[in-house]
Amino acid sequence: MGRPVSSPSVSRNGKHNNMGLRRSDRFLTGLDDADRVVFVSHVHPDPDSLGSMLGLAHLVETKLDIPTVLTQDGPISRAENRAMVELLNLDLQPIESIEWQGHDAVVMVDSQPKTGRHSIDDAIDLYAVIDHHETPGELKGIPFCDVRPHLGATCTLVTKYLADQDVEIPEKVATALLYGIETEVTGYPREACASDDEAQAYLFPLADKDLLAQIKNARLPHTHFECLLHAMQSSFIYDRLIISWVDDLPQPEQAAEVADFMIRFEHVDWAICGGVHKGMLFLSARTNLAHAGAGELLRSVVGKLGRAGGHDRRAGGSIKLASTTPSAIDDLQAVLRRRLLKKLKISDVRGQRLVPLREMLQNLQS
Ligand SMILES: [Mn+2]
Repeated sequence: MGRPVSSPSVSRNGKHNNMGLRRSDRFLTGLDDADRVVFVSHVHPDPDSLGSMLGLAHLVETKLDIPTVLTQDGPISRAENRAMVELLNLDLQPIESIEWQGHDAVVMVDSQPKTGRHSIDDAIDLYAVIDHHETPGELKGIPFCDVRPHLGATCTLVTKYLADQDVEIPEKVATALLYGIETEVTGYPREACASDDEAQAYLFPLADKDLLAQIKNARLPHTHFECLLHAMQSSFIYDRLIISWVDDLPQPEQAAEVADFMIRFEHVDWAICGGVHKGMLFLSARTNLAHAGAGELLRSVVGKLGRAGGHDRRAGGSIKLASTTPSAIDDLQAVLRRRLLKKLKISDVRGQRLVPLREMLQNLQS
């Protein structure tokens, strides 16, 4: 199911003996016999995955005149991401509502199969995987793979395909691609290369900058501020590490927002946030150290308790909670804290509160 009839002559990572053919040529050639191209990504799709799906759909429609479908796996809850979908009028089909057809070609972007990051049925064959994550997935048997971990964003790779193929990029697509790259590479710690910069320079004149500003400054719900307050009040500093726990994370993506916020604290090199949302503990890690292997570190900390992965300085993970009682969560937090301190070789340090209890009480009384 889901495999186009003709298999293109491509191999892992698009490397191949067919000299002269660019990866974008091979990607398109393999879609010749597809009746429809369905794009899938990871759960809680982010701007990089949304932009990549939109950009590739535009490429396929322009060059091959084949209909495309963009899917959504799980909710999109981060305010900026919701604003992106609304303001760009993205037409997303819930992944569970797709009626798969024999000649569908399924393209996964910004993620890799069997990494625990999607709810797409494992039985559905993929035609292609286009990604930039280091987290290894199961790529065996997939006709077309283009995985480039040195790129800051999957949207960079997609922009290159569009430029290679001389496809005109409409404003909406350019805006989505540019925002996808920006969200991945303009934060700090920055993980980007010259190709990301080139792609941004290429897209900038084509994108709607007013719309972009509106997306970036999306209005925030009350829960956003409550979550930040809770995170600050629960933060403990251990040497160069800060850990923040949020009991009731309003949305899974907010763990990353807290970590992004905390890593700016001048006394730390590592920020970890863990928060509970619908029976899951979501983790996010940031470091401002180069070659820190944050993805690997978080993966070994989480171990068999759940899944984790990511990049050199940014990582995320999740653990399905066996019990959501406060004491069970406390126990899990203690295990994770112990493993983290050990991995980061922080020993004999008593945690210091970011905000001393005395100050919290004084604030309440004033
Ligand atoms: Mn990405």
